[in-house]
Amino acid sequence: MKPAHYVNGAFSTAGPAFPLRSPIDGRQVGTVPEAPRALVDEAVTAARAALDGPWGATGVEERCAFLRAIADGIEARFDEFVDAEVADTGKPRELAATVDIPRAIGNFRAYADLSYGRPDRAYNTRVPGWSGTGEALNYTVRRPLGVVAVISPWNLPLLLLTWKVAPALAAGNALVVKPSEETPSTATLLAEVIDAVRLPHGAFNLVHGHGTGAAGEFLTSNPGIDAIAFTGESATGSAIMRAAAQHVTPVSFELGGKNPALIFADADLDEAVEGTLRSSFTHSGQVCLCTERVYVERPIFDEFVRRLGEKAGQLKDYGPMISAEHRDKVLSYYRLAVEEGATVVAGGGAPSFGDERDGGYYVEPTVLTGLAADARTVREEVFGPICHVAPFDDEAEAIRLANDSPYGLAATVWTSDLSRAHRVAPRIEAGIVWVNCWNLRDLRTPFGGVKASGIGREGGEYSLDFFSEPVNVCIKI
Ligand code: NAD
Ligand code: 6OD
Repeated sequence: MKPAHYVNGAFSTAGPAFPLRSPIDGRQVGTVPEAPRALVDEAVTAARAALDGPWGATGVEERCAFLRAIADGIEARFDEFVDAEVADTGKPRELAATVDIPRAIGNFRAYADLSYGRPDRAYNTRVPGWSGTGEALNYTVRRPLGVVAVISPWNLPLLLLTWKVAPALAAGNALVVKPSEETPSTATLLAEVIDAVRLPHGAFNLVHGHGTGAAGEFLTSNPGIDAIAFTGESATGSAIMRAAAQHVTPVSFELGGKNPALIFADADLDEAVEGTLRSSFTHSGQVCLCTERVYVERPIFDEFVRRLGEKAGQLKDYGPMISAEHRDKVLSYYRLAVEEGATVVAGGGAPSFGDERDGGYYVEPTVLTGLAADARTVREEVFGPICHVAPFDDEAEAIRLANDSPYGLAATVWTSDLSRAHRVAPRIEAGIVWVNCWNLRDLRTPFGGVKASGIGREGGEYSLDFFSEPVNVCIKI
């Protein structure tokens, strides 16, 4: 399968090609077409025409049937999707086969379930005259936003793309989707599935390419876009906001994080260590929800650090960073941490395997201690397998440290005291707080971040609300 654009029901490789490399060994494994501006414009025009054509005339039940057919189509080609995700990201096969691809299927099924019958949610009120206007019946319906741009990152490529595509289609929008330039493959397979289920042409368009000065920017600055749903770095979010400001385009943003874990002395230590190992090192730390700041109550600090460091040092089957550039960025933080005075408890460099992986983009799972609260390594998102562990003395200090960040995406709290869990969790400035667990997901719940971690919430009704517009109809009686 070669990465291809999909615009108005036609596949193409228009535009110059750039190399696609395997993060596992650095070899070039293919090329990706870079969408020229004209193709992006064509995709936006096709999406608009779809809304004015058969796609715009579909009812929600028909759209839900499409979503279910797409889920079935991915399932029928499950292994191909897994292979493609592993090839692009280098992530362990087990992760792609148990998380990425099942969740993509789950995203379509969940939004089919949640959307079916949703127009019935339209509410109405009959009110006596107000300010002498006479009695009226008001009812409110939701209509699609129109043409939505979906821009997604490389870390969970299909999961995060479909997390927006599914609700946006369910709500009746037409889409122009741009996946990360690093991970074009599962998006192309998705386009093949969508083509096979005969979604009306133009309802889903896919363009590949880079962000700045390229396909991403061509898309976000196109005046024909009615909304932008973006997941990626906070700095990219700022750039997209500037483009969106031009046409006052609404945005839904899921951005970066520097997520804290609070480990209280009354926590089950085995579970807290295992949980933090998972939350810091899953997908080599390349999950926006990963823990990079760990705060441990002083009586168990030394024991916790010893155990976490030991287990991190024993990790073997971890995947690479996505690119040479990202590996170099992560390694530069490893060096910076030492310059800033860190003690390296585990890792701290690049591993040597003695096989083809030495040409790949691997870094060691790294545990640090000893940094000041204002160290750059403690404040900036690294997006790699790194965590810094610091002690705290009481609940108030733990909450203050957790909130001492420009970010506010997710947090974990480890305690066996139920009252403490309820007291602490709502005081953490984050969109998601997990207690005695991490990344336990119910797709109906609100998902998103505060501060530099995002704007708005997705998930369940929250996505369906973002991807549709309430229209109030007032009938004078
Ligand atoms: P990125 O911001 O570099 O790129 C994301 C997407 O935006 C890519 O498709 C890219 O081509 C595009 N893009 C870049 N510049 C653009 C521009 N000026 N205009 C339009 N599009 C542009 O992010 P990344 O490196 O792919 O992903 C890692 C980042 O994403 C991390 O910061 C991580 O925390 C964040 N992330 C957040 C969530 C969340 O749910 N909050 C989920 C996953 C990743
Ligand atoms: O689980 C999800 O729905 C979700 N959006 C996860 C994001 C992970 C970030 O890398």
